[in-house]
Amino acid sequence: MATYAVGDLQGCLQALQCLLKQVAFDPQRDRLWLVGDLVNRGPQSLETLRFLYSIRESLVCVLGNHDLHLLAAGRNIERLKKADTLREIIDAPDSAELLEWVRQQKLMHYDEQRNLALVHAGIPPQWSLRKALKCAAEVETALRDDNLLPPYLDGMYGNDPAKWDNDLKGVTRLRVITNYFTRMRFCTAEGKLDLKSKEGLDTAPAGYKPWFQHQHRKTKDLKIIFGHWAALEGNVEEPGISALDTGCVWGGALTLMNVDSFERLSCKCDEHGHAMPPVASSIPQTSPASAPR
Ligand SMILES: [Mn+2]
Repeated sequence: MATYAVGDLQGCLQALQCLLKQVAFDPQRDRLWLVGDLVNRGPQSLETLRFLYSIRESLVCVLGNHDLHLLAAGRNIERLKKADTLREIIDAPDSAELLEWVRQQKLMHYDEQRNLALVHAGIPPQWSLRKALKCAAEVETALRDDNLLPPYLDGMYGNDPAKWDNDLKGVTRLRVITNYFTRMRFCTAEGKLDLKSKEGLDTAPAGYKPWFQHQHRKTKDLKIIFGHWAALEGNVEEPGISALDTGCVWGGALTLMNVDSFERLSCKCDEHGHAMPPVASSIPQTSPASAPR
């Protein structure tokens, strides 16, 4: 039995199939962890979701901003924007079943044995593991509750407030938690978010750093796998931190990593997110577990 994590799929089913084939993935035996952003922008969002649903017993999945946007658009189609490719899911005959599965997924997965967490964007520096799990659970509860879900999805959009406060209440509180787990890239040491900068590490606004680079980050003893930030191209030097979004939907590659050995494989994609012939990864294999601290 092997456990793999895979980066942001965004509807790039061919690339996923190419990687699963390379590792001879067997849903009866192996496990696949998904960092979220399963759908949107790429060529096969509906087919990707159907495939994942078919192997759901073998998956661990955390939700990304695009998955939450799908849930919101599923309730209010006017939320769809020009660049979204989610309509085929919402109009599908099995839409209700697929969206129901999506809303049962988590914002954060923690594997105690491996001391390893899986999140879409990250964990803010001021939160401990315990705090992060508690906050993730608040959103997960809202997602699964028929009464809490509509106000949550209506109120989840927006960049404010930019910083966590224990006294935040209601949908505002859930919005900040959601922004940390699903949209964060740069923040201050106190966790104040900048949600506008999307480029590489050297593009941090003054006073901000990538969330994982803060010196007093409270999850430094935890291994963390995340996606969301394609501009990193999978390269993060921070011990214990693995970035898996290598931008398959933007003409980059889809990356799969064995969560125990940290070995990586990639499938290169063209500019439409279609898989190109399999090649070994050019991304250096890193072993965060044994990296010096
Ligand atoms: Mn994302």
